[in-house]
Amino acid sequence: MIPPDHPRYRSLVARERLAQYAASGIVTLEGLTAHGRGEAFDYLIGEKTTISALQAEKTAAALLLSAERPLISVNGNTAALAADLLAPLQEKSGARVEVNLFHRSEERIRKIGSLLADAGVRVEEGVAERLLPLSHDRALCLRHGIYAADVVLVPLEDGDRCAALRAMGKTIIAIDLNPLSRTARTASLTIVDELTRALPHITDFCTTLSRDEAGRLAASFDNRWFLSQALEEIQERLSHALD
Ligand code: PTJ
Repeated sequence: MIPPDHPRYRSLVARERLAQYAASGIVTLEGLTAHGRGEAFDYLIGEKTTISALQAEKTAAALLLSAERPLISVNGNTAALAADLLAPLQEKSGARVEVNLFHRSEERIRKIGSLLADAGVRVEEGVAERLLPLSHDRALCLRHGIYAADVVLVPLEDGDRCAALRAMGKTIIAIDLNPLSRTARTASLTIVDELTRALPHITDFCTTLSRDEAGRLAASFDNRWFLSQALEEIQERLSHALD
């Protein structure tokens, strides 16, 4: 039982949830360590959505709305933390959803698929083929899913696949609390924010952006600017950390 008045309530609930999903095989032990790294960077950005992250979230909505075949790629951590946030985002953005795992097993694919379906997400189905230029199992994807998508939202990604998807000419939106990660630097657009804060903002922007504004935003953004803003926020916080 985590008391709601605990100063770190939100973080403790997320950890407990991940631990439970690790026990049921949805999240991997590696996924738990990835979460810890994310939490460390969240401290550095102040555990809140920064102004530049909100702008990145608006731009992400614009990219999804302007896409011909938008897709959200879901791994174990994303499903465990945000299954209930993905259904409204899918509805408002019109994106397909595909499960794609680094530590892939058919059992995990099935379990994550049913967790998402129970939360109201329509998950792409079919026979995965080795279609991405990668030597590990993230190469396996659906021909009508990730392979055919033009814009792919990849929360909590590993850098390799991000680079491979970009090399295939796709626009990649990453959500990653670490602005220095290979993913953050390789993606077309990186949202430096915590997953469960970022997704509802993207959903909201999908409902409020006009088609014109979405087109304008999608046509002109600079990922280096978003990353440099995130690093500046961190530097600013660190320089006043003990005030
Ligand atoms: O479920 P699988 O088998 O596909 O495995 C998923 C993991 C997360 C294990 C895999 O994708 C992985 O190893 O990822 P990385 O390379 O550790 O990268 C994860 C990134 O996400 C790190 O840079 C973290 O800082 C960041 N991160 C972790 N938790 C969050 C986060 N970013 C935003 N919100 C979070 N909650």
